Amino acid sequence: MKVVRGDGHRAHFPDGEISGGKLVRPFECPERVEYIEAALDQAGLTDDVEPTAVPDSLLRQVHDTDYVDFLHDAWNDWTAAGYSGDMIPTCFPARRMVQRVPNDIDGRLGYYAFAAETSITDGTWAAAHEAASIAHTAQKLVSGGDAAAFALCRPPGHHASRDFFGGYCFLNNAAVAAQGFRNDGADRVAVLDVDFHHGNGTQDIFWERNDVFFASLHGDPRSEFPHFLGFADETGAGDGAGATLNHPMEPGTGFEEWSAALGDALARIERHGVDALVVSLGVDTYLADPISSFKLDSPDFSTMGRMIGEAGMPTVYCMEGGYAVEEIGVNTVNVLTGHLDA
Ligand code: Q9C
Ligand code: ZN
Repeated sequence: MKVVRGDGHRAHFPDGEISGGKLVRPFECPERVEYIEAALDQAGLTDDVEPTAVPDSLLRQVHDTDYVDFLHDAWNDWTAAGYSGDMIPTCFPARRMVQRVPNDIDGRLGYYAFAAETSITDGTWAAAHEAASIAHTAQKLVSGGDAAAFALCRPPGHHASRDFFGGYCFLNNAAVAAQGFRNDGADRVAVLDVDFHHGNGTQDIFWERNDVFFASLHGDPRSEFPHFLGFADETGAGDGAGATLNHPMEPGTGFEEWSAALGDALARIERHGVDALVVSLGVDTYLADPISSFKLDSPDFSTMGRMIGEAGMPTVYCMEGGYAVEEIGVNTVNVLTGHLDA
């Protein structure tokens, strides 16, 4: 399995993340990639590929054009306004307020955000753009005949919607891969999101589409981020009615219940008749993850990969979350080797 990776992610590392009323060192940090790279090397997954830039037209099929322009210009506009700290959104268009793009950068920052734990800094655009390019390059490998590829994306992407960022995500890497598969001739694609958190961005992007099936296994939004999407009764709308599947689970859920939900999601994906699979691979379901509450252990990730591999679909794995930094490498690589063992 080829691995697509780059160093551009290092440019994105905000000073702090608001957590418990304090500015703490961001959970989503560059070391995450370093630990994954070390584990890949150790497992002999060393067939590396450099990313090729994602076409702007593809990026703008997934995201609104004004949102892409906002992200591209954000840091310039911020410093031009006289600010020098990281960009932390503080004011959002809540219920019954006017949903119109403001002129000033403080207003636009809140307009294009849904959460305040995620800062934009100098280098965020370059890093997010490279992550989308990594996903795009992995999709091209699989469309070109590779059975599977690993896109080592950072920052992650599944919380980013057409027109807003948050949850450490700016551009939706998995959605870029899924749309790329469609553009390259796949009639139907599935995104399987196994990150602990609901993939609200991916769900929203494909909500009214039948050509991209979206399935997510995640912590119940009644008690977990992103709090406001990912309930079991969300199943898609319009042309996409029935093409979204949500499996929220209680805090404390272990692999027995989790793997039953995975089996169900894979069966539903198979029934949809898809030509390619994108896996939003978060390993924050791990029992020692500092911000999550599932109880998967390291060997469970091998089983997860084997189950996905046994489904036999051309597959792109896109890295999403995982914040138990010292174990993130082993857990991620266990999924990939499990897939290869299938
Ligand atoms: N006090 C991904 O896994 N909430 N994003 C953190 C910490 C945000 C997770 C709360 C979690 C975002 C890609
Ligand atoms: Zn997550």
